[in-house]
Amino acid sequence: MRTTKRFAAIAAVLAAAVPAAAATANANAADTTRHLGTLTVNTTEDGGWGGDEPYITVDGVERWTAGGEMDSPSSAAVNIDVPVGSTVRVYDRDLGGNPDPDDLIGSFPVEGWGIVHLTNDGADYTLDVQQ
Ligand SMILES: [Ca+2]
Ligand SMILES: [Ca+2]
Ligand SMILES: [Ca+2]
Repeated sequence: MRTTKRFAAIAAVLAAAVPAAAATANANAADTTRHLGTLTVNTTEDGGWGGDEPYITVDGVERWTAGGEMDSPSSAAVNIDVPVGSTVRVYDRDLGGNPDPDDLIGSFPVEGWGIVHLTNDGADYTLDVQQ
């Protein structure tokens, strides 16, 4: 959100000075990033072990964690901007390898926008990717 506001502030400054440049800046911002909105856990991977502990990596770097258990159904605000062309992976963390290592619920390349379904290991998550 901060990044979005910063782009808006820069665009506003450019619009006052050079309208043509402002239009270009807006187009570039829209084309090079997407916004991850809400993660919804429809079905957990952990099943009888309680809620899942989802986290998200972007090009292998952890960028977001639920910070606790998410039962099904439940939703959490992710609200991070990710570069077009990067790879998003959504995992369920299994602390201490219990009952086994972290589970990849799904991954996708960042391109367009819409609702992404992530359904590995019998889990069912959705993540909305915004323009
Ligand atoms: Ca698990
Ligand atoms: Ca877990
Ligand atoms: Ca596991």
